Amino acid sequence: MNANEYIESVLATVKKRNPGESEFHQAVEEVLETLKPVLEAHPEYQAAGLIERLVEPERIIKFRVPWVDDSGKVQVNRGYRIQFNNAIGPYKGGLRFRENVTESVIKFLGFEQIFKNSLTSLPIGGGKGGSDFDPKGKSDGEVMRFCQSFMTELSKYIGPDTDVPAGDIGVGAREIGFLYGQYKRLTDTYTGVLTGKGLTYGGSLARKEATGFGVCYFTKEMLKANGKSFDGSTVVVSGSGNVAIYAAFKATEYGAKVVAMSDSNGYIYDANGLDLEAVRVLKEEKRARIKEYVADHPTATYADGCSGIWTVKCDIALPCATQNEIDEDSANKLIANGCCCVCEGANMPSTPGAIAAFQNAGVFFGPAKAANAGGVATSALEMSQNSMRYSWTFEEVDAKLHDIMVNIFKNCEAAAARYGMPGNYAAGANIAGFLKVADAMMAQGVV
Ligand code: NDP
Ligand code: 2IT
Repeated sequence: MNANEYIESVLATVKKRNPGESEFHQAVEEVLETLKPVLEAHPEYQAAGLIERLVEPERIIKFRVPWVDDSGKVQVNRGYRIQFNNAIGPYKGGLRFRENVTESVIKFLGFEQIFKNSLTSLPIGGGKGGSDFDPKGKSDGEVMRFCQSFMTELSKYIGPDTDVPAGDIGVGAREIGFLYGQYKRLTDTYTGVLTGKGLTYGGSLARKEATGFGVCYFTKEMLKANGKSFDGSTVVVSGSGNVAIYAAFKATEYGAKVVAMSDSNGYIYDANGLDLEAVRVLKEEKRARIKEYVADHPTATYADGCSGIWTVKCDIALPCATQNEIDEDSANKLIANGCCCVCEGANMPSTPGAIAAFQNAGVFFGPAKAANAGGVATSALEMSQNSMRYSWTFEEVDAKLHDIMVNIFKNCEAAAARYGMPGNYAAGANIAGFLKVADAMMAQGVV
């Protein structure tokens, strides 16, 4: 089989074996399509069944999560942990708590995590987990009881050298605290089994800021390589959660003006630039809706519906909310409005049609696996600090994060050029991430 036929046959098997899992199919297809030149240059991968193994999770854990709500009613959610690939280190990746979590969503996230984690240059494998539970609108007591029930089962499968979960959508400092407390109580160990922990119990300085800052460190390099910069630019950031908030702060520090942000209900806009500290307090501390921002910011406006944010004129777009939030139509609106750079803070926020539109229009496109790797990279730095029973200063962690993101950009740029796709950072990220994992899998035999 030539490389093309090999990829098509693996893709057909993935679709047949994982019926209806559209997000997972999308993520696999996006990676495999870019690996063709690599598979042509390395026929030994096909001979070793490497791609067939790569697309099959090593382990899928699926469990019942029963808990009691504040009214005394029993609720049942479904929990997942998918341990996708540990060729280069213990499984590592976040937990997502959101109603729309399915096995397909966790599989796509776990699959992408393999390549992202490889790109960080740190020794971490790929995994992801979560539940169809949404903390939004629940009391702290309900969230705690849910987290305790979730961890009671999850604790059997994780460990500081086995699998180290962290946060993702719906899982922030509060949830990590409850999960850690229950793990400690069940196992009577005090280890770095989770990352994103609070600073008083083993967390790393700069982990909270890391994903958003990292997105901007990557974007800055990508802009620089193309003769541009953040300075004086207009930026739109979707979402208003952990990633969005710190991406917006860093873009502003770099001289940009952030004019729009959103949540799953709608978006706010202010041509003068948003008051980011007010957004942070509203979302991070008060857990309020973004529309409340306009009450004490008279020059700002609010519009219902989150996709409308892509109609806002900007130079740089940083999608930091969720998967498939930019479709081809939204991409074309961004392009028509003169947007020259899109860098993904969220995982898989651009549909395949949107990515093609950006690339055809010559928009600089920073793919999620590379651009948002700063979060998991800093999680790996948290693991290092936990192992050493030591902690670095904010400046030390931030400097390491910065170096990691600059290197990721350079590696993506070099891999894309080496395989004949200069400027295609999405292909570069997939190839550079893949090569390290492939080499490790080849060395370790058929496992
Ligand atoms: P948060 O839960 O902190 O914030 C999520 C934000 O996205 C909220 O503003 C939320 O709005 C919005 N959102 C969620 N779902 C949707 C939806 N279906 N449509 C529109 N908006 C939505 O999560 P994070 O900031 O941590 O994660 C954001 C993205 O970044 C995700 O794709 C995640 O996988 C990715 N990521 C996160 C990392 C991390 O370290 N946290 C690391 C790398 C990637 P609302 O308030 O209405 O729920
Ligand atoms: O998508 C991601 O990389 C994350 N949610 C962070 C994972 C981690 O282990 O810090």
